[in-house]
Amino acid sequence: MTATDSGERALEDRFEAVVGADQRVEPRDWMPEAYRATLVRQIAQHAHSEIIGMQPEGNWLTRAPSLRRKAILLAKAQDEAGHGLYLYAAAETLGVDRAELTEKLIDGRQKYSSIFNYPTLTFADVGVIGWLVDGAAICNQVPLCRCSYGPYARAMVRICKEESFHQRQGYELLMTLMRGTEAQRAMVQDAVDRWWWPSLMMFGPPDGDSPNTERSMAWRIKRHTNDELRQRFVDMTVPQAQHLGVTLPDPALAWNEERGGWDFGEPDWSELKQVIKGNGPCNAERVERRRAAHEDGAWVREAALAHAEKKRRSAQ
Ligand code: BYC
Repeated sequence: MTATDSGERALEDRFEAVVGADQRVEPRDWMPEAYRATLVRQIAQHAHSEIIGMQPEGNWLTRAPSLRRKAILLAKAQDEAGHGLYLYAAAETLGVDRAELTEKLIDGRQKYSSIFNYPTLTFADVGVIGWLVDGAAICNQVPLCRCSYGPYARAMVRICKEESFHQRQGYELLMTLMRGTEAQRAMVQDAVDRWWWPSLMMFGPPDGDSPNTERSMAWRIKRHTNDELRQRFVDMTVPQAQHLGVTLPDPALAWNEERGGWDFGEPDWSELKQVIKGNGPCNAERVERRRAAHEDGAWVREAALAHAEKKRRSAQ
């Protein structure tokens, strides 16, 4: 064994010990290259999802039915921009550049969550996104507050608090619609029918078809498998649906006394694959709009750089 080999082995041992003891790995710590690459992949996808996720709801900003609903929706969309920023900042601690990540998103080289490739057809969709999509996000993200990588875990704490507000505003919106007219109740049911299965797909492919889970769990990036979190979401959501008075569009949904959980049907995994590949109903539109916003914002980035340069010169 060479000196370099034993030095490398000591670093690896220390890394494994930190992860094994549930302590945090910090940006300046040594880490295996594959750990770093996995984090960049997941955090970048997560950041992109927050930013692209502003579009489906943003579609309703100018048509919100009251000032109160508009103020809530605006605050939620702004929170999502903030989440994107925390997450891009967390990714940058791993040595990647935000501008480069944005280029990869608009070139289709990096992914974002499948859920944001579905259209928002009515204002009830705003409520259902809050209830189901943010509800699923909370289930998935609360365990990430204990992720082994410090900057990601810390960013998740604040994100989860804000997601809870998002979930509550969605549920409150739906409760209001359900107390309204027959047509409003039908609008809620229609939105639930369209968003239920895509929400279950947010947790990723089934465990048997999830190439990254095992490694990510061993590194304590992920704390639960995709199927475990999906089950947790279903168990949490079914009583909320009952309270709301809507039907979840799954004939296989049944309480399993023995397990103490809800049995549910199989999502259409071929649909998830297609949406991830770029063939969902709104993929092209979402990426195109992101590209246009990036190009429209070029002058802001140039002005900020020119201003920083001017300040640097005057400080010399
Ligand atoms: N959509 O081995 P797997 C939000 C990809 S933001 C697209 O299980 P992993 C919100 C996966 O990336 C919600 N792609 O992967 C915002 C992998 O591909 P690559 C975003 C998906 O990483 C605004 C391949 O399929 N949340 O909530 O172990 C408004 C195999 O999957 C999806 C996060 O990003 C999908 N649904 O597990 C409202 C949370 N599922 O990269 C709300 C952080 C899988 O190997 N991310 N893929 O080419 C995670 O927790 C994990 O990355 C996942 C996937 C559970 C999503």
